[in-house]
Amino acid sequence: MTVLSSSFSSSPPAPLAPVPTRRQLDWQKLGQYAFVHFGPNTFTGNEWGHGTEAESVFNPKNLDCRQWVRTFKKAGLTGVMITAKHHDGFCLWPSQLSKHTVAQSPWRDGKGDVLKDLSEACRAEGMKFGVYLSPWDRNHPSYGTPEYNKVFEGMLREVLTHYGPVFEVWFDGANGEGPNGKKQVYDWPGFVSVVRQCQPHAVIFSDAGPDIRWVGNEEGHSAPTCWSTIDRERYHPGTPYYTELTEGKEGGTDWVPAECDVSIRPGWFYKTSEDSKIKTTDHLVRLWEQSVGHNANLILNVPASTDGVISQFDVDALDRWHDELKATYGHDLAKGAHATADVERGHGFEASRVTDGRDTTYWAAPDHENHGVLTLELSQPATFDRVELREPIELGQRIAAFRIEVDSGSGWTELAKGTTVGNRRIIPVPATTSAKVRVTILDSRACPAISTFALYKTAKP
Ligand code: FUL
Repeated sequence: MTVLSSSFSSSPPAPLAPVPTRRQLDWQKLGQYAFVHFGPNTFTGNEWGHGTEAESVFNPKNLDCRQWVRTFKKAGLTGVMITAKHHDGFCLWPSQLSKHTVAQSPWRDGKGDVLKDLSEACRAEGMKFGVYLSPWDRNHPSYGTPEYNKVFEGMLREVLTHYGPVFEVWFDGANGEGPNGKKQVYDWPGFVSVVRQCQPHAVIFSDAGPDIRWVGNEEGHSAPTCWSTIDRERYHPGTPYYTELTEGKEGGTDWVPAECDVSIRPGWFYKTSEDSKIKTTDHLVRLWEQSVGHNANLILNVPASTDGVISQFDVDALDRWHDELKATYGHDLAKGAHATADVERGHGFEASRVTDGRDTTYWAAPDHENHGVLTLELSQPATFDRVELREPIELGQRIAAFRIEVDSGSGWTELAKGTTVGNRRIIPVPATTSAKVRVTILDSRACPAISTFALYKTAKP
């Protein structure tokens, strides 16, 4: 009777709490998406508008959201987040709750609606649509009073009910003074509950989540050690402890993964003077490796111009970036390679799962193990300088330390050592030619599981 057991699947490892919710899992798969800062600042050259700008400054005569969305899609971005309302309070949609909106501007005779154009373009191109709303409002007369919280909730309802599915709601942590010199005490639980009611599948971003956390810098990278867990209770939007958000906390009480925000230009809003200051392809590739490849998502700001389009300078930069990422990461040298492990959980979780090119399958160690060695044998030697590991994060984040080694004929040589893996970990290693590579899990918070072990060669070292 004992032989029978081998023909059945073994049971999967028990998840290690906290684990991601469905909406967090779906969000994590998006990888990289666009941010578009757009509004009166585009026309005045400000980064932070004062809230006193005349509505007449906003007039993007050739607004073409379809061009934005096509540009982003072609560059491998999966969605677009728009500054529906920045700190200056100007609403890119005709809000009934403000007199500082597109409806008071000369653009399309006050009949335009940027959110409508953009959400329709996203739907047509199969891209996600997200909204940034700054609670800080330097224009609204009720700012600084309890009434403003109701106004802001009403604005949220407007943007979350009129434009179809929203994948993410971005709450800026900045909290300055309003037109009457007063600061606002924000009703965060109220804001969150409106989002949950109107868009239950949307993730909510802020310094402190609840779903997605700021990574603690605006340079677009996380860190080689990056836990998707934090003690959420310790933080609030505008937290003084924001530098802790970069690495997160091993064993933190809540699953709140990091998102890395950065602009392709020095500023967030478009300025012709910055057309020559767009980040280089190398810089953008590095940022992608250090965000998506460091267990986070990347939100890359590409501002729309005064004309209402993405400038050719940015279009070209995005194309070059995408070409280079494709040239490297479009070709996994380990795909289909023979994989073995020193410890096996059993049927359904064999080592071969790490090179089958699928994210849904994984190798796992037996319950009592917190170590494991996975060895790849390629059919012929290959030259690589990037190693990628992935964990099946629906089981929680488990791996805490690992080592990569190569056998070039005379025994194993260490190429790199690391800590966390998470959703996706890309590890730069010296360019190496070999047919045998292995990863040793040195420490794991529960029996380790790996869904992908991949090798790449950068197009440009
Ligand atoms: C910050 C804002 O103050 C910047 O203007 C920008 O919108 C950035 C994404 O977030 O907190």
